[in-house]
Amino acid sequence: MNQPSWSPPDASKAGATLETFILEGMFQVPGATGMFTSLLNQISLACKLITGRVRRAGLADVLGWTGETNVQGESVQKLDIIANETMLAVLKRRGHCMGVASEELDNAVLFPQARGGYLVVVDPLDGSSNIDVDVSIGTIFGILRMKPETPLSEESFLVSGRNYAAAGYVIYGSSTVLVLSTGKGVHGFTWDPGAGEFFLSHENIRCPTRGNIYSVNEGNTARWTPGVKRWVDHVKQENKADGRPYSHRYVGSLVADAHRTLLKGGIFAYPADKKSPKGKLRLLYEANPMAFVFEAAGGRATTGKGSVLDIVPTELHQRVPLIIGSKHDVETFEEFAKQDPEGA
Ligand code: FDP
Repeated sequence: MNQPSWSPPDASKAGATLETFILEGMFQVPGATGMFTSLLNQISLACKLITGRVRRAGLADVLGWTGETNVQGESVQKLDIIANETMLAVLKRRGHCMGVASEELDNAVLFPQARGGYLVVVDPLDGSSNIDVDVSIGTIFGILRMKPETPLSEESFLVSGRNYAAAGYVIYGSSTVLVLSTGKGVHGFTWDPGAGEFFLSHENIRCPTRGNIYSVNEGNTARWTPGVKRWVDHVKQENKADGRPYSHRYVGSLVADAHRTLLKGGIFAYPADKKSPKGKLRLLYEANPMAFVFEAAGGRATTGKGSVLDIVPTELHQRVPLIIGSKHDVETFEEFAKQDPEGA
């Protein structure tokens, strides 16, 4: 008999949904209560709902500015509000989340009746300036373990990134991909709109040790410290042996710039500058989740002066400089940043 010339596609991953993956993780933890698992599933549900709204935004009349500005003084887009309300409603529903700190809310929302001992930090829709022009945007999240026996309050959120139990992001790009780490490894799941599920597509992501792309808003050059200016000059200099000059890519949505950097290597930097002396990005729900993911993938995350994950926040919407990427490339940045005098 002739051998068939066609073989069916590999079906071994057909059952590898995000939900199954999370459940399998739970079965490995003796005595797990299922609450952490439930919380992760609720976050993925909210992101499924948000991706639906993002994909239909131009038809559903939800593009554009609401007319409001948020606690950070930034224009609030209609989709920012929709994403925030979706996330809050979904997290409140199952009662396993004790509170949420969101980019869109001045104060944290607390759910004292909930059980579980976990808090969520979230930027429901990152990259607001790109919403109306169909450029990739995202959701960034982190799950914090509350210290046992401590009262629930806004203070409960003020712990370093080392206390996060999980973190990740969803990119609403050419496809929708959820990237998740619970500390051991980083995995990516692609949304299948037909099945209505996230399926494992990027198993055990490792950030390359070095890359050849730098990502920074060069419009800020005049505001940078001498060290940052010298670093950008360095990556642009011709040096074949060292793989320079690097290419430049800057989307202006943290999720998109970070996702590319995680997969292809290189560096993303939003350093402190004269306009934003403390940095622009928010520690709790932007910098920490990204730092958590990059460190779990073998990359590096720094403020230029120290590890992002070691900072103990003093306020909910605290800003920090954020430099993430391939270990080698971030270390090179740190060498240049070290040359800046204290306070520069
Ligand atoms: P946006 O202001 O559009 O929401 O979170 C803030 C953020 O975007 C990040 O997603 C992005 O990396 C950065 O700001 C872009 O800032 P610049 O426009 O100053 O480059």
